Order: sequence, then structure tokens, then C-alpha cells
Amino acid sequence: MKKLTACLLTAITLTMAAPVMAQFSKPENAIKYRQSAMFMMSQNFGRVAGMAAGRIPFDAKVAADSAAVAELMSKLPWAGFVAGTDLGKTKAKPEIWTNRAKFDDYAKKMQAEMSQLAVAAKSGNLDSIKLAVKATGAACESCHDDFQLN
Ligand code: ASC
Repeated sequence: MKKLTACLLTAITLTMAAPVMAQFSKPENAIKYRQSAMFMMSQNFGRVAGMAAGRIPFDAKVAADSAAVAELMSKLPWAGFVAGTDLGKTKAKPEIWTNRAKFDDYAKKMQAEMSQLAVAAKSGNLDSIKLAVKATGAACESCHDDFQLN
């Protein structure tokens, strides 16, 4: 009976872990995956933020396209935060895995703000874009403050 229970538990655990194992063949790939999505997001967000700050000339089409890509990218990094990937070439703090609910809340908040930014950029209204950039940047920063190594 004990053996059967152990067998069942192993089977259940393997079944639950299967999608993650199918997605990344090794931990380094999970790290690379989330860093790539973050990089693409920051390049696109940074362009819009540059326009909002007046560092880059405002181009409504470029802003809308960039914000749309940043919004899509904002959905991607999370699948890469697989257990055991706090080790290696990463600035992810181990607290991500011991305080996951808080991390997930930050992640959701950032995605919501990035979606708002995409809406603002699509409208072409620079004042709305400025407000949304501020809120989105704050969401990025609060998570980095708690969960990213310097
Ligand atoms: C970026 C980037 C971040 C955030 C943050 C916002 O472009 O790489 O981490 O914006 O700096 O304040």
C-alpha cells in the first residue's frame, strides 16, 4: 500500500512537471528564455519611455507598435521562472521561489500596466502615454527592488 501511494505520488508529480520539462530541455534555457523576453520588452518599452521623456522624437506609429510588442513580451518571462533556476547566469533572487505569490502579484500588475500603455499608445495621446509609462515603470521597479539582485 505504501509502495502504491509512493508510485501514485511520483506519477502525479511527473505529470504536473511535464509541461515545464517539455518546454525547457535544461535550466539554462529557462533562464535565457525569460531574459530574452525581458530584453525584448525593455527595448520596446524603453523606446516609448524615451518618447514620453522627450529623449526620442514622438512618432505615434512607432510608439503604438513598440507598446504592442512590449505588451506581448510582458506575458512571456513568467514561464521561465522554473524551480531551481535561481542558480546560474541570473539576477533572479531565490525569494522568487519562496515568496511566489508576491512575485506573481507584481507580474500581474506589470502586465496590466503594460496593457494600459498599449491602449494609450494606440490612442496616440502623448499625455496618456506619459502617465502609462510612469505607472508601468513603477511596476517594473517595485518588482526589481524586491526580487532582482543588483
Ligand atoms: C526598462 C527596463 C527596466 C524598466 C525600469 C522602469 O526599460 O529595462 O527595468 O524599464 O527601468 O523604471
